[in-house]
Amino acid sequence: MTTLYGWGPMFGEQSSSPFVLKTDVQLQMLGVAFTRKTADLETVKKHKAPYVEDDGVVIEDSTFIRWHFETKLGRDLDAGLTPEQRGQAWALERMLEDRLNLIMVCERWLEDANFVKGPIQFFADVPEPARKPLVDEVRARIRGSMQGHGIGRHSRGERLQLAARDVAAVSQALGDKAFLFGDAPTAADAMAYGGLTSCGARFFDSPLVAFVDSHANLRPYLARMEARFFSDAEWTAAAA
Ligand SMILES: N[C@@H](CCC(=O)N[C@@H](CS)C(=O)NCC(=O)O)C(=O)O
Repeated sequence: MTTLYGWGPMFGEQSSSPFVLKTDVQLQMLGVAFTRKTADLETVKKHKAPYVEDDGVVIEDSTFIRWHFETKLGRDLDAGLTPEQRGQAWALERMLEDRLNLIMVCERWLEDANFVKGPIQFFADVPEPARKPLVDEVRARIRGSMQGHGIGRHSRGERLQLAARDVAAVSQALGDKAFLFGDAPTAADAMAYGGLTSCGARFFDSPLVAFVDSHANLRPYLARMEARFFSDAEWTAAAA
């Protein structure tokens, strides 16, 4: 039995997390039968989602989850790609995960207007007076980690300049193809979908939305991925 732990629909997206979207899509590409449950980060070592429980074994991190199932099933999500395309796929994924995602996190968590309509919902169950100090602590932790990484040392305008180039790179790589490397989706499409869906979420007031809109091929691409992988996604609470 396989369970994907993450978060379901929120902010007008199928999940608030690009990494949960990535893993959801990749599990489907691999033909894994799985159920979706709300994550409890206190129960896992890395304190991050997605994580998967597969026959009693917990695997954390979207890439390790992918590798676990590829190995177990003898499958390759990049089957059919040339070595050059494999290199491009990996590089695109890293850009989406390790740079564009961080800029998206800054937009949601560090911009006050976005925070109070979005991520603050994650604290809805915390009773006052504990809620405010916890919210402040978590936001300070995120601000600190962005400083430590370096992305938080850029001005917002500089970060957005970088994000615009990242979004353009995905659009350029996609071109007029249905998916990044042709007629069928491969591993990188899962993260491109997750990352660009999150950037493009109209729920938030962020220039990232306009960046996604500004490339004629991106919204139709996201719609293709959504129709293919999320027409009947169901989530249940953690305890269920
Ligand atoms: N490298 C991880 C990143 C996962 C990640 O950053 N998850 C975020 C949600 S999008 C999370 O769980 N954050 C909670 C926290 O940092 O406390 C992966 O690929 O799975």
